[in-house]
Formats: sequence, C-alpha cells, structure tokens
Amino acid sequence: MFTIRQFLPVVLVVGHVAAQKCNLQFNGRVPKDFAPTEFDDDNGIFDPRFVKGKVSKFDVNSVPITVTINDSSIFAPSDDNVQTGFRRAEVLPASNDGADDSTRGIKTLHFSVAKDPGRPLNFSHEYQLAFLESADYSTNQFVLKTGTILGHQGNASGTLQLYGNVNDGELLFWTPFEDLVVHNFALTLDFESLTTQVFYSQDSSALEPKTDAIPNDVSGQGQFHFGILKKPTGTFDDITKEGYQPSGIDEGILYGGIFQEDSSDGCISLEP
Ligand SMILES: *[C@@H]1O[C@H](CO)[C@@H](O)[C@H](O)[C@H]1NC(C)=O
Ligand SMILES: *[C@@H]1O[C@H](CO)[C@@H](O)[C@H](O)[C@H]1NC(C)=O
Ligand SMILES: CC(=O)N[C@H]1CO[C@H](CO)[C@@H](O)[C@@H]1O
Repeated sequence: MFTIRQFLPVVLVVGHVAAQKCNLQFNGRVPKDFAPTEFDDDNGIFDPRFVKGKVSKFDVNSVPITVTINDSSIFAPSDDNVQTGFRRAEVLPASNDGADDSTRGIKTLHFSVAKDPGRPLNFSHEYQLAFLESADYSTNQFVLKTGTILGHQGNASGTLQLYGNVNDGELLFWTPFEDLVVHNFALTLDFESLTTQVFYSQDSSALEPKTDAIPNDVSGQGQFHFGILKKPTGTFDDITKEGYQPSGIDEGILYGGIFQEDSSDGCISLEP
C-alpha cells in the first residue's frame, strides 16, 4: 500500500541544501521555496498520503513545517477502522517504505521540534511527536512523547520524553519542553547491535551525547513518523476508537531539520 521510491536525496532535487559531512539516507528538510500545496503531490520529500496538515539548527537553506490537528484529524486506514480515539497528523519520509535501508545498519536520525505559540497542546493528554513504527505495526521502537503519559502519570507533563521500544517502556532521556526553544534531537539507531544513543541540544547549540548507546530493540524495520498523535483521556478498552477527545481544538508543533545519515563509519553531524 505504500509507494516504493528509490532514495533520491533532496540535495539533487533542489540543489541548495548545505553540503553534508555524512552520507544521507533521506532528507526531509523542506526547501525555502516549497509551496505548501506540494505536500499533497508526489514531492520526493514526504509521502503525500500522510500529510495533512522558528528555523531549526539543521535547516540551513530549508524551512520548518507546522503540523496541526483539529477535530477533523481522524485517521481512517479503512472504512471499518476509523480511529476516533486519536487526533493525528504526521509526515513520513517519501523513501521510507518500511523495508528500506533507513532501518538497516547504523543510522542517525535528526529532527527538531518546537511549540507553536499560537496552537498550544493540551498536556492533560499524551502525545506522540516522533516515532518509528515497526513494519508489522506491532510496536514502536522509539517514541518521543509529551503531555500526561498513559501508564507513566508520575512524569511531569511539561517535558519531552524519549522512550525506547514500548514493549519495555524504558525512558531513555527527558528534558523540559520549554516555550520558544528549538529542541534538536539526533538518535543513533544501531539496527545490528540493537542500541539507541540520544543526542540533544537547544536552538543553535551543537548536539551533545546525552546517553551512551543503550540496549534497545530497534529491530522490525518500519516507518518514521513526525507529527502529532494525540491520545484520548478517560477510560477505554480500544484506545484507537474510545476514550475522550475534547472538541474545538487547534493544536500544532513545528518540525525542522528532519534527515537521516549513515553512521556505519561513525559519522554523526553535531553541527549542520
Ligand atoms: C481542520 O483543518 C482543515 C485544514 O485547514 C480544515 O479543512 C478543516 O475544516 C478543519 N476542521 C475543523 C473541524 O475545524
Ligand atoms: C484539555 O483536555 C482535558 C481532557 O480531555 C479537557 O477536559 C480540557 O477541557 C482540555 N482543556 C482545554 C483548554 O481544551
Ligand atoms: C521525570 C520523571 O518523572 N521521570 C520518570 C518517568 O517514568 C519513568 C518510567 O516509569 C521513570 O523511570 C522516570 O523516573
């Protein structure tokens, strides 16, 4: 059901992304002259079927995007599977079909997030802002969450929390989700040794390692999601279809600097 595209670096497509130190696996940085409607067409950056919807450190000649959700953001993978329990809108890299090289070898995934001051989230809810979903849809091998995390109510809601494979639910790293700050993440995902190392910085600071390479089951390939998946509150048996979602929402998150590089030789970009 997914279009399989050959890896085509945006460097070649648009010709004005800064030189890279490491080899790129995919590039989700959006060129400055990119018109929003192009997200609905095949664009070589993000898969158009998944897109509805302050410049980050790694956006040198590119711009951030805002992913928003409202009451209409209900994902329906099929007519009999309408996910009314969630409000969600995400972008997925165009070349990432679930079985491609982005989940093989050793790769470093970069992305930056910032709050949209005009469209605040509701921290009474749990949100997933970035995650890898396995090819068989059975797990998320890592998840960046914020808000009130279901099953982890002790965690401060105003934090960004990076979890490993949700089967274990280990919190790998957390940091305050401050306003008016660009939060830069890089995750070195070792698909051979099954580890994850977290790098983080704010605004224009160089990325710093915040953890060692922590054992984390990143096997199972799959797809990288960037956007907003808002979970329900209240009680539910089937989280995808039940629970409480208030109406009249208008929420957004800024994303930038989304790309993945090959770190099989140890190469990691701490600076653009
Ligand atoms: C949600 O946003 C989309 C895109 O702007 C818009 O077409 C739709 O009408 C909005 N839905 C609601 C319920 O506001
Ligand atoms: C935030 O979410 C809670 C739980 O769904 C809801 O009761 C509350 O009204 C929401 N707050 C705002 C400001 O929308
Ligand atoms: C900041 C905070 O409260 N962190 C906790 C979040 O939940 C994990 C898993 O239960 C704990 O290990 C952290 O201490």
